Amino acid sequence: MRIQTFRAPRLHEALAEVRKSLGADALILDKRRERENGQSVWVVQAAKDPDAAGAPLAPEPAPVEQPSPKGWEEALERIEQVLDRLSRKDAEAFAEGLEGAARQAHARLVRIGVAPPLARELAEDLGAGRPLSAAQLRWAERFAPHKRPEVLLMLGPRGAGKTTLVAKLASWCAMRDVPVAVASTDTERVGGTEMLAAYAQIIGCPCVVLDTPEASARLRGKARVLLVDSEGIGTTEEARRQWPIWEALAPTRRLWVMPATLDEEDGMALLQLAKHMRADHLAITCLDLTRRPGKVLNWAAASALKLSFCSFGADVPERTGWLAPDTVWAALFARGRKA
Ligand SMILES: Nc1nc2c(ncn2[C@@H]2O[C@H](COP(=O)(O)OP(=O)(O)OP(=O)(O)O)[C@@H](O)[C@H]2O)c(=O)[nH]1
Ligand SMILES: [Mg+2]
Repeated sequence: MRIQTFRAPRLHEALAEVRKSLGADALILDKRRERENGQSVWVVQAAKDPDAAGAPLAPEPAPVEQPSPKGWEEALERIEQVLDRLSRKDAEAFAEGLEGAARQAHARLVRIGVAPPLARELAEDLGAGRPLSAAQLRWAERFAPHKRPEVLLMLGPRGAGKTTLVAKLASWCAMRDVPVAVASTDTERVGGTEMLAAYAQIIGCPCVVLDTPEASARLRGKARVLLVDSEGIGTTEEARRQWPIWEALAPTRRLWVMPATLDEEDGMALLQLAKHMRADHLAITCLDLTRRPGKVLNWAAASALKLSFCSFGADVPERTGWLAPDTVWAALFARGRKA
């Protein structure tokens, strides 16, 4: 077994190096903090796991016969067990050096789905009851329509909660006497604009159908706050029709609306699409329906989108909030409370 030594200022960086060089099965033999040139560094010694090397996670398929569905199920089960063990190993490694309340906070964050390295960054703040200050997270500037006009474009997958969020924000504006209009580029589907039009009628604000770039251009500068709903997309191809209509709006913010109920990996894949769509904000919905809201922070850290609005219930006008450093704990741990 060849032992290798890795050094980095932070433990998770050293562990990431280990995984990069030796793979996910690497055996961590020792971890310690040392001082080098007056700086604190983590020194990790690791080696390739001789048992894991080459050990197949799934049974070898027979040369001629296709593996039976039962065989595949067993293989998947084994893969799940290995992944589970690895993630637990990871979580423990990332809690190294944390004590007392910070250690408990780390475990709590991991339990609700925050990735262990990110949980490490957050644990001390949570343990000490401070608002979180993880460097990996970005926060949107607060919505202040009385100071400057806004054109908010809601983008995202089908059924994400875009229309509901538009309705919630429109009623938020109306209740504060901020002149607001809603618009929709969801004009091709049967009934695409009906729900929004119904909300607009209740709220008492104009509702505009945007089916061409010219219609968008005509609307520019006309509303103090313009909230634009769109048709859900799953690929760049599906966005082709609406794209020029969105561009002609010159949105001040492009919110990628994503439900917290989505599987974490599927969410990560969708965030690639968010980047293609030039989204700059992340608006999370359905926070009331997930048992692992921590994945939201993983999405925010991975995408570098700014955290902004959230929604934690289907009721309009309530159950909406702003994911800021001082409110994110409440949103993550006390679901259903107003953020
Ligand atoms: N529990 C819960 N339900 C929500 C939330 N936001 C939206 N919903 C519900 O989710 C469903 C879909 O919401 P919509 O606002 O229609 O989603 P959309 O993104 O506009 O959907 P498409 O236009 O079909 O792409 C509706 O039944 C909403 O009532 C939320 O935060 N929590
Ligand atoms: Mg909709």
